[in-house]
Amino acid sequence: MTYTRPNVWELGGEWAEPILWYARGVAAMRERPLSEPTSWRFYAGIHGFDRQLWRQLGYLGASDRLPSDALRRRFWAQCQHGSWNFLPWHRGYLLAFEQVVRAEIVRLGGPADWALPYWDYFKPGQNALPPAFARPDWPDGGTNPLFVPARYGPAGDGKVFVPLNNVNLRAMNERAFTGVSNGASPGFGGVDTGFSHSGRIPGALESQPHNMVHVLVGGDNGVLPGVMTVPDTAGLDPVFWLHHANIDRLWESWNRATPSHRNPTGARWAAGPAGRGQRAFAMPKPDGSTWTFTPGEVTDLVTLGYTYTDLPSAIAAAPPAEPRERLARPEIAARLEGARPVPEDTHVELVGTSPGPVPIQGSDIRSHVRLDAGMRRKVTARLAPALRAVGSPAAAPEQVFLNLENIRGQSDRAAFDVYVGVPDDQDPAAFPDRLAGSIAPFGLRKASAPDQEHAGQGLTFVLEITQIVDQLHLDSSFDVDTLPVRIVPIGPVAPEADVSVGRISIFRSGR
Ligand SMILES: [Cu+2]
Repeated sequence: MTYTRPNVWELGGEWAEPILWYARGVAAMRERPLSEPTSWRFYAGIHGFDRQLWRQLGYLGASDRLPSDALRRRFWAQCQHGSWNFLPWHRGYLLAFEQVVRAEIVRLGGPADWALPYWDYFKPGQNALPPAFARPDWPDGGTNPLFVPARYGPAGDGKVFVPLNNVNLRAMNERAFTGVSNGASPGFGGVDTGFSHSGRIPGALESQPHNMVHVLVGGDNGVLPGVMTVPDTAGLDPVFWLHHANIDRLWESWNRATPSHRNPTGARWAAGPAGRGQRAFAMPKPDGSTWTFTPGEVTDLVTLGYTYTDLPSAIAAAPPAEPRERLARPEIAARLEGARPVPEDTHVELVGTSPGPVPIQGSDIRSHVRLDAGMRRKVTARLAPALRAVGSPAAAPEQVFLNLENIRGQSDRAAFDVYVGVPDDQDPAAFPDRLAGSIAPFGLRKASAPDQEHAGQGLTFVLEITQIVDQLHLDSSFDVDTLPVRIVPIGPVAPEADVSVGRISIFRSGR
């Protein structure tokens, strides 16, 4: 049997059968005690667990018994972030969860072919929270199991939607699954890591739209973060699973766009952390047994027996307006088609850095990157007519990346727009073509804690700015000693949250 995951906005009504059955399945899981592996809260604990936040948000009471140490060691705090394990781990997590919900649905007399709906917030008219999640009541009476009060939305006022100007599908243009952690692209799927519960550098799809949707849907109320805002609570929100079904769908769509969009095939990725002697990916099954899986075992939807109602092979970011000069270059045209694998001879060089850490205080942060003169000439030289002809298949495409390194802070709600090349006395909103990207450091508080996996190094985000730099060069604004970088918080960042960027840097990659 093939299970088909449907679009939640196109089920044929607010409480159409598939969503009504989802709510019933969730309600049944919620009735089970926390200590049982197929309970609602146990499954959320597989993603992450924070005793204090769970208490504060009302998910852990005085009478609750935590699962045994053995169960927690095997299953809890497993989610993979900042890693090439992000996509395969979450795929397995979804499959296992869907099986548990389906078992409950079947037990209650529901359809045996039920599958998890997905939320495609990019589709016109579908960026609002689906209505079945938004109201406290439901057809079966009592409290709607899909409703979560601690879901505050982008403005913190309880109006929950995904603001389309803060999300994008640029990740779909990434050429390679695996990225690098030396300043150039972290890839579509992320960088090579072992078991990575709170990673450092998210891959392109993880960063955007994944992180952004978490933080904007969850938001905060000024005191506490929303359930979706923090990795250690996100799995407690029933809409988490529909968001991740969409991310999973985007992964498959990227795979189908061109034959060169391959998942890694080597054993280093396929065997996962377990292949390196680390913790295995393990999920509780409805019958009480354990399903252990590796990334290599979840690369193919057909083998896994499911699909999506809408699975276009070419979901693509609308290519941003480019200077004509770039479009004329064959390697750029190829890049837009996403057809070129990353050449092996690519190397990465530092072009410039900020003079020091950049504190995120206020509503508009002005910073700058000091450019090394020699490197700056190297970056701009590639636009010279003589080099334009070099676009032979062997030539590595030159790219320029802005890095926001080691972001740290005590807020999980932080999100920013980042602009490059906007003069300090100008309003960045007047320069939409200089928006390098929007970032949301999902899991920031934990990544900043000195006793965690990466000793509090925080999170690093990489934004490609090749096109902006080209445009600046054509406008003669790149031939300067320093390049302005503007950080505009999306929603206020409290000063006591002490959010800062450790260093802003620019790297080039090419031959
Ligand atoms: Cu997530």
